[in-house]
Amino acid sequence: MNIKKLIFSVALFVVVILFTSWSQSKNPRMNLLNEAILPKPVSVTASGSSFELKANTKIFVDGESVALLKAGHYLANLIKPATGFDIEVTSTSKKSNSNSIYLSISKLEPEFGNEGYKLKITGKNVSIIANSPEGIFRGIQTFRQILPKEIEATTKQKKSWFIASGEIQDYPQYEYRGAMLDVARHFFNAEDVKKYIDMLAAYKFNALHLHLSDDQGWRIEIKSWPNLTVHGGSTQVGGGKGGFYTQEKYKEIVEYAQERYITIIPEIDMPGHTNAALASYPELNSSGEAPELYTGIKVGFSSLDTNKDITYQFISDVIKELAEMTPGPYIHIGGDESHVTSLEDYIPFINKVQDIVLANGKKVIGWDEIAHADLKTNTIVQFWARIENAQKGVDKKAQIILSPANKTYLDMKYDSITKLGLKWAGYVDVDSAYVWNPSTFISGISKKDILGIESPLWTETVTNIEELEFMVFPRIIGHAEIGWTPDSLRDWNDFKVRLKKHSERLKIKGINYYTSDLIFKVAPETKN
Ligand code: TNX
Repeated sequence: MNIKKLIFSVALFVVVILFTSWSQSKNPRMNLLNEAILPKPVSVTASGSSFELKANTKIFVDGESVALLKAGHYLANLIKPATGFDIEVTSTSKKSNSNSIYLSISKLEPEFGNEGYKLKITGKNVSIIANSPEGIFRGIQTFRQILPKEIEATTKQKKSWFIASGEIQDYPQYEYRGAMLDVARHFFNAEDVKKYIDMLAAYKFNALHLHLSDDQGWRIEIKSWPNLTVHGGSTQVGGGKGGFYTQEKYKEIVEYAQERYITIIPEIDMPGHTNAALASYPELNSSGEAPELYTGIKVGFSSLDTNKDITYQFISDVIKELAEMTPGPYIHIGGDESHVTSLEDYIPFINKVQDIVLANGKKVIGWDEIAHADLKTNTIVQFWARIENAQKGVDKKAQIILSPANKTYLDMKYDSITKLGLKWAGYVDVDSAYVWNPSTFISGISKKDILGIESPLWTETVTNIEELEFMVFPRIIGHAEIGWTPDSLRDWNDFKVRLKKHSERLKIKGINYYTSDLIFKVAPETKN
């Protein structure tokens, strides 16, 4: 055989082998870079093939960790309704099983922290590796977004489940990525709160702050002061029925959130925003007389008596019971809009309340006004309105949670024709909610001073879960990306395209999102 013939036959052989292996693997070629992942990961590398999730795919969990097994079952349950697959979850010490999803804890570089993960997809298997089960859980949310969108359906779909191959490396920019729900102005029951927790978990949020008391209602059972809920929880804005969480229900919410690596942060707002408490116990009032319950939406008219001993007895009892049923590290003490409390009374009040929280083993968060007081070690200032207060907080060595009303308030109208919501901080359409940068937002406050960001939903005008969804989505997804993704990777034009694609999933999930023209209006055909 001459050399030419030899080269020819070798080449032919190679071509035949390549062709047969290609035609045997029926997995389509797919590009991981085309997937719309929200929040955008730190890095994505595509490898051009795909993995097929099948009825006999298995989830393997490395070792015996209960938390990891739970994450495995969470994933199996996520996959089940739309695929109909009953995926088995088992512990193993073997690394490479084909046709499997492998979850494992292993030491990653320090920047991955508690929540970072590496997600690898090959034609044969999928692996999610992280420093902790929390990171695995965040990685599962990414995996979910690269499965076909029909995975979000609640009934069995007839289709194959291919996933683009490649590798994703990911970790958050900010430690705290929260949402707040005001259950005081309008009450939301535990089922609704759990639905909200699920929605938040999908975008890697890790905190849910519950605004549990305000002028219009007291929503958490306190056994030593039962009239708070019996009377103080009996109504809401507009005069409807109100409601409250028993301690059992509250614990159920906390546990549900914990399983999704979301910390519940309970808030008792004081000294202002306390009409419901004042109406329930006459002795808490300076006059000794209880006011009527309040069902309007004005703010700033009520205050605990900061000079009465019983006020501090009351607060100690409430914080003690709250701390006992809250595993998370924080208790939020409100402190906003205390317009009828003089600064002279306000400062010693906030100082004492911080001590009470610390004595119960928790750290304090308060709205930015608390920066007037002497901030204790670890007290966090939540900026919402006054830049000077946030700066004062940093001068006093506090870390800041950023909730600028004109960017993150989910109760602000999108535009002038939005029916729900308020507009005192301006309209907040999806672009405005997305296009800002925490580390340059307030002069003198840089990344190291910022614990993270939080998106509050005040509910003066929001009465049920459909209305909640409308005000929250899609703009909260922008906030999720601000909290998670490096600034250098964030870009409105790119975000807009991913969000539009992702909205197909919101549709399948049945989320009542706002179809902002900025994202959903079809551009008019350009003539040439
Ligand atoms: C200001 S934000 C408030 C709330 C209102 C909200 C309405 C803050 C700390 N206080 O009491 O519900 O505006 O947007």
